[in-house]
Amino acid sequence: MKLYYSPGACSLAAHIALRMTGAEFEIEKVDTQTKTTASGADYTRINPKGYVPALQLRSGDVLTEAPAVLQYIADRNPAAALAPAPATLERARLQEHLNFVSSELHKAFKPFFAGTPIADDARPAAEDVVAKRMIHIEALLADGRAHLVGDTVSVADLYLFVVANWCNFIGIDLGQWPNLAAFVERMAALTAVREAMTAEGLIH
Ligand SMILES: N[C@@H](CCC(=O)N[C@@H](CS)C(=O)NCC(=O)O)C(=O)O
Repeated sequence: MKLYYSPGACSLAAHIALRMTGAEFEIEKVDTQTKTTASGADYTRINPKGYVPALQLRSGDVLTEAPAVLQYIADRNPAAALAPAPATLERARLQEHLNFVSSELHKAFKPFFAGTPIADDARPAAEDVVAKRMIHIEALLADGRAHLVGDTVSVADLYLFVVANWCNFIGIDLGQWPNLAAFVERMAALTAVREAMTAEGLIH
């Protein structure tokens, strides 16, 4: 199994999940600007959509879209308990959170990763969009829960961690959402998170 990733991108969630399962996997870096992999392959032939993550299975099949990739990793490795059982309310909740992170939160960061630094006059409006989504997460975590779903880390936590942690790279103060800031800090301390971030060259 091979995960195509870009350092610190949303693919980091799948990378952490793979490490948490103990499964054998490889990673290959993708330059998402030139659409070339580290070994020189044309990435658009692997994932015609041109973005990461893409998970290439032993069969040769390629799975894309973060929520699908994350749930596949969780379901193929049930001992890691990264997702509630299918067809339960808890599983539907997990999907609810994965979809929220994907279609609402992740997308809110788009103006900050458009290739060129965001213009000063565009920044306040873009930050407002992020804040609107973060407030929802902050309210969820206000009931004292350590995880989005259940009592253990799920793939929704991993995806939320990766996206929320982008604030630390683009100068948005996570401290304005104290529950979320504490969540990010807890997740950042997990061994698999540190290992994946080190492997991607984000921390040393
Ligand atoms: N809908 C996709 C979005 C993936 C995505 O936005 N990936 C970003 C990194 S976080 C990327 O590769 N961007 C480069 C590009 O779009 O060319 C998913 O959920 O996997």
